[in-house]
Amino acid sequence: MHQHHKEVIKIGKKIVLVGNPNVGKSVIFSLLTGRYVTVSNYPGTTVELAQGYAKFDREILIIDTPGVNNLIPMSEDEKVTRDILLNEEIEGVVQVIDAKNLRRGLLITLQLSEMGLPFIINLNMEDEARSRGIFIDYKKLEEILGVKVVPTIATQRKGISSLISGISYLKKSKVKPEYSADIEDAISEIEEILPETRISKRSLAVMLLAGDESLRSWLHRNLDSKEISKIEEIRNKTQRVYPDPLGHLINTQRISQADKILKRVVTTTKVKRETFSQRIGNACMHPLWGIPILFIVLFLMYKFVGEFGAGVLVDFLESVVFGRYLNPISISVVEKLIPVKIIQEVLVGEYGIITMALTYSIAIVLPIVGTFFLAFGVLEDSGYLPRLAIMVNKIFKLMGLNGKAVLPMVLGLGCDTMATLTTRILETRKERIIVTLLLALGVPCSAQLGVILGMLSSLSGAAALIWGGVVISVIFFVGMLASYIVPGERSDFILELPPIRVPQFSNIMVKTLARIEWYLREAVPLFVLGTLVLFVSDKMGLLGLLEEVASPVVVGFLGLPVKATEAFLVGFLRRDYGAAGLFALAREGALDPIQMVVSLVVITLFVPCIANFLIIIKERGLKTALAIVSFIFPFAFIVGGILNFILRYLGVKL
Ligand SMILES: Nc1nc2c(ncn2[C@@H]2O[C@H](COP(=O)(O)OP(=O)(O)OP(=O)(O)O)[C@@H](O)[C@H]2O)c(=O)[nH]1
Ligand SMILES: [Mg+2]
Repeated sequence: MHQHHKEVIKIGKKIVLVGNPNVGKSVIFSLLTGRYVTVSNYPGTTVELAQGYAKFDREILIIDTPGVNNLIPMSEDEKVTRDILLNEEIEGVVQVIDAKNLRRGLLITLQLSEMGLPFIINLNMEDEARSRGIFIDYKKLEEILGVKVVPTIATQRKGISSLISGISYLKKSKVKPEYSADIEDAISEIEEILPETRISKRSLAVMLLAGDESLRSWLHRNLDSKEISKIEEIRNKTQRVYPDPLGHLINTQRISQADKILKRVVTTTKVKRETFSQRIGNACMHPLWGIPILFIVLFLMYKFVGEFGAGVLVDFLESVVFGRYLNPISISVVEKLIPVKIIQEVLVGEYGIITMALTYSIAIVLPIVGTFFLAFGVLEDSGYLPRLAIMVNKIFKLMGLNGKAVLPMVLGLGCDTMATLTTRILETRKERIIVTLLLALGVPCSAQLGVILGMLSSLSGAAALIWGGVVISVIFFVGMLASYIVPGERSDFILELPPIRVPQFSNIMVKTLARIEWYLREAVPLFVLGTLVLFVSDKMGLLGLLEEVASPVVVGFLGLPVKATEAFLVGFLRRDYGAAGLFALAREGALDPIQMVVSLVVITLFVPCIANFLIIIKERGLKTALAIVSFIFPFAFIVGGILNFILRYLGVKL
């Protein structure tokens, strides 16, 4: 019996999780595979495919995809999902639907049916649907669609075993969306031209009629130019019949069919009044109340990351753990065991791997990123970030960006490199370029921000205001300028609002630990590399030379001690390393308040770190990446120099 079962599911079968953004696909993925992928309470968390073997059957590969609102893609992350359905050899699809928003989900269900793919439906977030008085007759839905429907509450692991057994019931749906007569005619005409593919010809014909630009390369691979222009002709002929764009029409007709199904399966009981969490959620984006709430959020972040992380924890790790024990002990051990002077210096000298690289990365930066990741995880999972996006949408409009762009910018505070990947959720190339530029220029990453907050906490509030004011105005003006210079269009603002939720403790812990692990693996080696670079340059006399060459800028123009050059040098590798260098200088008392503010502004605006630079090349191309860096590099110093001049000239006391 068991043997037989193994034969049915052939080796290497793939099952794809598909669904709207923020419906819980990644939570389900983790439950099915045992692999953790990032889960957050905002749309666009997943922008790349993740795959893992199913826990219950090691021969099934499960694939997690970016959320989509339509299988006719509008943005790059949506294209990733559509392409896997179009091109991959897959066994079937598990469509995850947010039970409290069945309508949005059914729109995708209809498209999956149209494609002729075998699938099952997973109605997730049953808990939230119920608390909003929404009841879905899922047996009825099964009957109408002809595919299995399994309700779950992923965060409580409820229904997961039924979901697993449901996966063996993958079936094509019997519902076929229908369109008005002219469109149906055009569909059959196009179908005749198309070759056999993995998904139904009908669905491809509909996509082409709707004007799906992202199919262009597929068309060129599969058809000759005569056939392509024939399709174009059919499309134009049909379009002339209607005043509205065909894509819009097709969508409207699908929605009305989704609504018909919806009426038959959903009953809503009236819930008395808006819940407490809904009221908080609304206040977060209120033009008046939103602002004090933002300040409270920032203040709490500052208390936790700036004072507790960068203050208490760093003090303990740097002065006690490293200063009193680790460093003296390693120095004496190394000096006893290894009598070679040069090796001693590499390990525990002024630019030593233990005394500098590890002290900086573990004693200064780790407690700061650790506390930041924790605080940021709470923000991510609460649903606050998309509301912040809506509140500042107006300001972003002036920059030619819509509020969706706030999300990557805010995520940049976690890590600019990851945030640059998230720009895939933006719809136009123009928006993606501007946000990539602003991230590289002005958004400090968690580690850097934490170090900066730590330094600012020893200064007056005015210093913090000057630093923040300069950085924000720079982002704003460069953004405005870029929106004039970078060609292209802006798009409309549509951002799904997730509910305000009490974050799940376990998810935040797992996410924070995963990020800390990532930091230790990716960042610490770069700290070591940077320290070796400093060590070698110092030994070869290059460091002194470089400091001399840079002295007119660093000392003359920025008014900083020459030693700050080192911080900028390692800042190329990681911006937080640069910031940590300044932090160490400040703790030695080598910087006065104006010097601190000026150097912080420069290191904030300074070139993106290597990882970020590589991602910019990957996402935007080498040319754009070089253009961005060659703008930022001199620009950061110019802003710093001007600030230095103004503060000294006015004789500002900080
Ligand atoms: N209350 C409740 N929350 C859930 C449930 N399933 C997932 N969530 C929460 O929903 C949010 C989104 O979950 P994800 O797994 O990141 O959603 P996703 O579909 O992968 O989102 P994208 O990758 O952005 O498309 C997280 O805050 C989860 O904790 C559920 O059944 N009930
Ligand atoms: Mg996801």
